[in-house]
Amino acid sequence: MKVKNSLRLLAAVTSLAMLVSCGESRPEYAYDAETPSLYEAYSDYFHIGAAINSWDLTDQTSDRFNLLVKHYDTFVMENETKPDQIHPTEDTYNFGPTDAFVEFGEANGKILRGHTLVWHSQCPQWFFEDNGQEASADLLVQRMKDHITTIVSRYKGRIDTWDVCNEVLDGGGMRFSDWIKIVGDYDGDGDKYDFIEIAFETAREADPDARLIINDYSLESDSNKAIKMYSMVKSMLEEGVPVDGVGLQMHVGIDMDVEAARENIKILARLKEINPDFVIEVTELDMSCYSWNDSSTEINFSKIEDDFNAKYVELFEMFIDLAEEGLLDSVVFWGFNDGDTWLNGYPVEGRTNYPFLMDAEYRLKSAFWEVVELPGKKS
Ligand code: 9MR
Repeated sequence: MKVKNSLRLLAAVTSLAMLVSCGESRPEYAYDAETPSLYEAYSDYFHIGAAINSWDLTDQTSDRFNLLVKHYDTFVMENETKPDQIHPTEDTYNFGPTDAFVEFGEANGKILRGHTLVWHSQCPQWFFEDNGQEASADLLVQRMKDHITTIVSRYKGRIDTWDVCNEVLDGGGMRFSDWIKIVGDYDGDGDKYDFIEIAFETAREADPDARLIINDYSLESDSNKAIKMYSMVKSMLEEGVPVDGVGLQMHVGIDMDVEAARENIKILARLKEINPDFVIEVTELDMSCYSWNDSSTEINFSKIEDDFNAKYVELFEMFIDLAEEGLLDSVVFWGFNDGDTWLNGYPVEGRTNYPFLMDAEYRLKSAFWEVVELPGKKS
């Protein structure tokens, strides 16, 4: 009896020691060779991506570069494929950064997204003007077609997915932008979103195999907006407009309601009833550490770390469920480390935020471990 007890004790002490030593031997940095790859951990469920900038690709021997290749299988440029950067004047295209991005993607076997062809923001004013006057609908449509055809054809078969139109809705319905104002009901069929239809048709012609996405924010939190998106895309699909999926940006906060998000995503997923191949993607994920009504600039991360981790786990559990139901196949973060995020300074000037799974020095946060180990716990 005594011997048995001592053996039990020995076994318990040994496994505790193993656990402790396991804990201690966990790698510290995202680029460490022993660190498990985030995208590989999720390979049974969905792709995992990150938004990057051209300077991330300049030193291909850096830790930063290595961790990108290691943890993500999908990439998008945060700004450099937007209209104002890639097409600053009517006769000038600045393809350099996107060319380098595509070369990087091909050399490393990555899936590439293009963000974004048509947007009310970061779109140069020349699109909408003609000799100091407002451009006509015909001229604007022609310019939009040229813009889309030139860019999508250049990267045909190389950029896999395009955010064809970005943020065409606002809280109340169609966003009133120069696109709506000038192009309006171009074909006289009674709806005002003809610029969207023409954009998708043009992109499809330029690359018949690219996945064409309509991308927007707050679709997961605002059920009215999700319903508006559903209705608009439904009409377009019924008219044969080639929309392949909806992109949910998902700039979420630590106080987000994951169950409400699940319901809103299910509204959009009903578009599969019209096109069984219709997809939902998460395109710009980050999680602000601040509650929506907090206006402070600094937060003690260790104080909210448990909540942050729990929310990330809840979110990724939902993503896994959606993937298992065939409703989600891609989750892209809008950045990758806490030092480089549009949320530093937004929406409160001078604010520091900590929205990702690794800190500014690429140290793995505890949320990384919770998220990367989740698929293993599920299976
Ligand atoms: O992260 C981008 C930031 O660097 C730019 O200054 C900003 C300009 O509008 O755009 C940010 O990216 C946005 C994306 O293109 C569309 N969805 C919201 C993103 C965050 O603002």
